Amino acid sequence: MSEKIQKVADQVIVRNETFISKAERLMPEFLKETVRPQSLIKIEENPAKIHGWGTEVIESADHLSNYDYGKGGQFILDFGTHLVGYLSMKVSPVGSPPDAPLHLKLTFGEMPVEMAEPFSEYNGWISSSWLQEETLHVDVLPGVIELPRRYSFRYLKVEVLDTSKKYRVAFDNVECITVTSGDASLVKELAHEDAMLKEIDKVSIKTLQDCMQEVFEDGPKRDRRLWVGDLRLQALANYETFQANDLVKRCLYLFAGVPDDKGRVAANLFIAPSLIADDTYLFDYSLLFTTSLFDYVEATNDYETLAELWPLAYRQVEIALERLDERGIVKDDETWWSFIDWNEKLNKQAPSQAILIYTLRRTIKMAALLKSDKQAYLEKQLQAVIDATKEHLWDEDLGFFVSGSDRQVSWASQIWMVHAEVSAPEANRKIMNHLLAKKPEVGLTTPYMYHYLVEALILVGEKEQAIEQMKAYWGEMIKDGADTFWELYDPANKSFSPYGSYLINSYCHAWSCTPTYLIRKYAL
Ligand code: RAM
Repeated sequence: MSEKIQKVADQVIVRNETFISKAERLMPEFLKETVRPQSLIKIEENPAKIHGWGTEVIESADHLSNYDYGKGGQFILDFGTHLVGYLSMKVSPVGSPPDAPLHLKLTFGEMPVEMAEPFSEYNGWISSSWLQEETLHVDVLPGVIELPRRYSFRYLKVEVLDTSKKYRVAFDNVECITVTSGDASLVKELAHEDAMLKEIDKVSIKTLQDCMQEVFEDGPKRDRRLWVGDLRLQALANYETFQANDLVKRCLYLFAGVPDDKGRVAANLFIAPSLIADDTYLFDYSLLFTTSLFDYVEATNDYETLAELWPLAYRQVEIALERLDERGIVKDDETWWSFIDWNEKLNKQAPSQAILIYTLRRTIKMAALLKSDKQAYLEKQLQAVIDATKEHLWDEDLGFFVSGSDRQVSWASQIWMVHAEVSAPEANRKIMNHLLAKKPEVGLTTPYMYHYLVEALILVGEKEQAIEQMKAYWGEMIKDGADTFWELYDPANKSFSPYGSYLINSYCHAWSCTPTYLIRKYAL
């Protein structure tokens, strides 16, 4: 699995302090709310439920203070919906004066499975430190426990590891102060007669809101950072809902603040303790920086930002063009050079080629707005890349685009080629219908790619099929208990995780928030 990790030993970052301070000045305000748990629950094995675990309400969480707990005691609270914030609670001794510290274990879960299966069983390839659990000692009782870390959760399990033979403990005032920079009061309610689409819209907005922090985070549980591919989709959803356009601007400037010495935009950024570009560079994500700038300018007409970020946006395209072989096709690679989707079997060549074309089209429009002398050159490149794609990647007999030396037919290749408008509109429609009929084996694994599937269907005029796909995917997630949409979801294999365990998956994930964009933008 190590090919899914990049380590660049000689990474040289060229910091642009002007851009970084511009981004800093766009730091959003935070909204806070105090939320208390609703119920005391138990988790039960239930094969009909996702991951095999269901919840059952025992009683109102208001009754918690009626109970006291000694060594081995535990309870689980359900806050009723997904939250991102800071937890506190009051703990009081019951019985003799506490003659030993209290030893507690707290486990936070976005899903019931996190309350049921021990994290010690996790042995995936990304760090177990993302699993949200703490053990702590409380020396002074009664006292208030205030956890310094921000958590992403709906459920909280409290286990008393030990008190002493002389005292027990009771809990009270459990609360979470939620934090977000997304002001839901600014979002217009969707008037729609389809109840399921309304619900999908609502959950999308909640997903986006919970990911709106100092930046558009990808997931508040994991990875809690700014990824280009996620940002692009969050920004699109944001234009139709929160319109926190300065937050998009801030994120664009953050990326522009730390390119490397070749001019590459990093695939993701850390923002604390100070801005750091991860040493990960992905072909598609770098191009999506350029596309995100285009989307931003379309949404805001902010030509000043366009002019400032244009050189870097253009540079991403230039670097991508350097990867073309003598035929005009992007060079394939065995390593993690382009993301596209979490599918082990997926060959990235054709979808990457399509993303280059998709980005070229938008870069040309930006060049035109800026009256840049690069426009003619870009137009020539676009034509050459399209010609090469038709000649080398289109298979007339199969009626599909192929990818890599094995000429793989994947869903992702067709979808991205349709977005790239390599073929004429009628031909694109045929490709999408052919795709849905033939269902090639190398399918989609993330809401990220499902977004591009649904949008491709809309773009070719297959609105009904788009709605059907959306309902079968995001609607199904809601039926499986989603309060916020998940990072990974395969309706045919609900245990799917590219990381080695569903325990580490994120269940509130930026790139799955786009149905609100699709529903509102295209009036589905
Ligand atoms: C995972 C996350 C993130 C995504 C990257 C490529 O780590 O889900 O959101 O952008 O993959």
